[in-house]
Amino acid sequence: MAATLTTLAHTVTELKDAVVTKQTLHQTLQTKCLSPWSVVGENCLLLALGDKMNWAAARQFCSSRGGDLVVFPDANTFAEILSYINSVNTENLAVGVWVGGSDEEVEGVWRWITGEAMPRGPPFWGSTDGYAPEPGNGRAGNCGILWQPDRYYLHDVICTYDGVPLCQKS
Ligand SMILES: [Ca+2]
Repeated sequence: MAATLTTLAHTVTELKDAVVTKQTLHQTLQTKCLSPWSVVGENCLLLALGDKMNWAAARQFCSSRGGDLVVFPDANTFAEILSYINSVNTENLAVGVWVGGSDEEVEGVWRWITGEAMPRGPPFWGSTDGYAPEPGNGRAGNCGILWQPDRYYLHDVICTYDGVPLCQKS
């Protein structure tokens, strides 16, 4: 019984520590993600909905603000990002939102700007609603974009397309 209580006390302490760590992280993020940045998950995001530009310019736009184009390693992060985009683009403007991923270096090998491999297939890339499975543009599409007309599924488009930057800093 005593041993069980001791274990329980340890668990409570660990949980408390975890909560404090999480609160501290959130406070740090709120200090970092000052307007126009928003706290999204464990990062600051900035969707510049009114600023259309090509992919390279979008990267510069983000880096001049202390970040870079967004990357998302998993479906949960992707869902958080989509929820943020929808909260900004409330009028559902038909825009393409640049992300930090391309296959410019080696055709068909999609990499994040961090060098990591990008996820493929659902739920990331579009494949429904009359669109062929994405990415589908070969050498004509080397930059990743979240395509609003296809509910922000990933599409590959020409890197000189006029998209809007989605910046991230952590
Ligand atoms: Ca390509």
